[in-house]
Amino acid sequence: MKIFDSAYLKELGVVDVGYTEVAEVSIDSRLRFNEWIESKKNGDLKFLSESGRRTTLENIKNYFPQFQSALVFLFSYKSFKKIFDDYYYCNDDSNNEKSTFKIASFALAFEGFDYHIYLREKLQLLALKLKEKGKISLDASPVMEKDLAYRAGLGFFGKNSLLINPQHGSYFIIGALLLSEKLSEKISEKIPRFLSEGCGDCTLCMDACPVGAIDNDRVIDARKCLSALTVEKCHNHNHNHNHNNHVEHNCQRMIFGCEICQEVCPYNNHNSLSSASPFSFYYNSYPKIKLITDWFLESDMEKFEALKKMSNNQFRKLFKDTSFERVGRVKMIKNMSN
Ligand code: B12
Ligand code: SF4
Ligand code: SF4
Repeated sequence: MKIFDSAYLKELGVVDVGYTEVAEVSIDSRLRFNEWIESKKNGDLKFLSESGRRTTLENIKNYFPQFQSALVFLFSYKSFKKIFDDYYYCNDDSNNEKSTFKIASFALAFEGFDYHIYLREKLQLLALKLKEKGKISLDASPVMEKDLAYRAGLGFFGKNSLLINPQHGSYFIIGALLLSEKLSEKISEKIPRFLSEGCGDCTLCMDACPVGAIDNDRVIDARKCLSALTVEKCHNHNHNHNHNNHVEHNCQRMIFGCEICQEVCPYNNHNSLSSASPFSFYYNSYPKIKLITDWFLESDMEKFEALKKMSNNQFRKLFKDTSFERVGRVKMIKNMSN
């Protein structure tokens, strides 16, 4: 890909970029999506089953009629995840866990900012370089982003349903620029390399999921998934169906998001990565990381009581522009009480 300087992409945290001119979602994804809705596995994620949304998802032109092509970026947080793991698990032989609560690393990875805010800016910078007016797709748009990235040759679908890039694993956020012109002439690598399914006989993610949310068809049951239960506002956090005490203990520590099905994935093995800076460096350098750590990771009774006493408005102000502002105070108290 010649249009962007690789040093510049690296500076923005992009580890891979792909290109596609295909507006229509892959048949496999369309079928699986419809099945998922029909079997009610979307649970309380009701917005996904609205009929208008389903039509929009089938073809990007239903959402952005001028669509001609897309540049798809993988914003990796794999190295931060490694630093974060080193923080969670003491580096001594006891393997003691440092924090009472566990949150998914993406919530701290982007300097503690909500990635919707942080990465939107990066995508705006990339769009500026292109001098082309397009649309940004970053999680919230009615675009099947994993399928878009797949069409752009960036990875295959793992059994945990996530897009896996053979080189970079799955610890990344997908962000795309939907464009109203074709860039074929400007890029060297026009034909995407479709990657075949790379899980083989492995079932580590299915075996490790503490609530059995991974079906054997690369689909997640959002009614059970801890990520849905702890991040989405409308859910009740309920683990009653789980009978394994150890697992139950572990689930209860997940207070925001979940990445167990990624932690066990061989494609995410980050042992070879060397942490340039320890977690304490991030803690001291980025006020939002410090705030989230103090309130949610190293939270004590005093903090928890203060959380209960503050108003929703105070909470929103305190956690402004972090992932926790979106989730809200009431939901976080619920997650921490379970
Ligand atoms: C709704 C949603 C959720 C829901 C449901 C997740 C799910 N797997 O369906 C919940 C809240 C549970 C969730 C959780 C998480 N999410 Co989420 N989520 C989304 C969202 C908004 C829509 C996904 C959706 O439509 N799901 C419905 C299912 C049926 O469709 P699908 O997930 O696209 O799955 C398709 C593929 O699996 C495909 N497929 C499977 N096998 C094959 C084989 C072939 C050959 C083909 C062609 C297709 C194919 O068919 C499926 C149906 O179309 C997307 C953003 C977006 N706009 O796309 C982010 C997104 C999928 N989430 C993301 C992330 C990071 C997460 C979490 C890791 C966050 C966390 N740490 O807690 C977890 C991971 C849980 C998991 N194992 O999936 C990233 C995934 C990045 C990646 N590497 O793939 C996305 C893309 C956001 C982004 N812009 O980066 N999420
Ligand atoms: S995110 Fe957690 S609960 Fe959801 S499927 Fe993966 S391991 Fe299971
Ligand atoms: S853990 Fe194994 S089965 Fe699951 S996504 Fe990774 S390679 Fe595939």
